[in-house]
Amino acid sequence: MCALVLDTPQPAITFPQPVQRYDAEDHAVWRHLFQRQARLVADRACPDFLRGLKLLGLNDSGIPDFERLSDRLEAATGWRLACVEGFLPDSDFFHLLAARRFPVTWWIRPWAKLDYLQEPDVFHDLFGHVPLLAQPVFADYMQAFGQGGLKAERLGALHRLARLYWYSVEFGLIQTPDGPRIHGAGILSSKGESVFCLDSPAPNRVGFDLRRIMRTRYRIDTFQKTYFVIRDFEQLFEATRPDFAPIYADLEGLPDLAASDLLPEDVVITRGSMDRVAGGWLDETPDT
Ligand code: HBI
Ligand code: FE
Repeated sequence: MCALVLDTPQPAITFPQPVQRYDAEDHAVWRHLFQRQARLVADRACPDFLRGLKLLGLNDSGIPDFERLSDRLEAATGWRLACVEGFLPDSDFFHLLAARRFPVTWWIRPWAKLDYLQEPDVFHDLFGHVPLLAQPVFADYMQAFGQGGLKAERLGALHRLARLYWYSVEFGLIQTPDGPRIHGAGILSSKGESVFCLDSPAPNRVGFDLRRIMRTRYRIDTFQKTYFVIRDFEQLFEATRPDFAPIYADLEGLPDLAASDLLPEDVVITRGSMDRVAGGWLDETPDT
């Protein structure tokens, strides 16, 4: 039993990967998604993601064994996978990240839900998130994020960190000599958004700014209206160094921003046309 021993007594939220529960269809879905996304992101993902994919030996042979994959990952940056049932309560999630354990859902989506699912499955978690955990600075950022999450809970500022996670870990872009490239897991595991985030004139692309992001609402059910672009992973890690409590206090007095807003002080890399049709933002349900 790989139940994680946390610093406070917790129900076992992690368990051994139930490999016996995978059938031929599950492995076929993995093969299809891996072949499609590996080809699609070959010239769109950031170099560190592609290096991680190779270093960890992720391939299209079928759903990987979490323990063997963890051995390779641990050798690189000390992270291991934690097999979980799905989306975790924030507190469990942050505890795992603070212990350099990344929660990976064990099941995979069915053929019928190939392109949109409500919560992360093993393809989103393993293909989207895990390769960059082999990048030392990003690996440190993710642990710092977990430690920050535990503090944010106590300060009632979880929604601020959720926005930081959303606009970096899930939907972040990073500058490269060839222009912006993808580092966000939510994009890398998505067929449509892997193209849209770099090619479409509809969304804004804005330089990363921690305080600005913590004010910016987001939508969980459409492509992003604004992508934030980091210079490098050091910038992301440095952003987590200061004590966030004074930042949260400053932000209390400022209004939230809509996902499509631009501020005069924004470093605008591309100003989006906000073409609702091109962006697929047809319904105007409110951002969160
Ligand atoms: N649980 N398994 C899992 N995976 C996530 O990415 C995740 C989660 N629980 C909470 C959560 N993400 C979000 O609250 C982040 O914004 C922190
Ligand atoms: Fe995710």
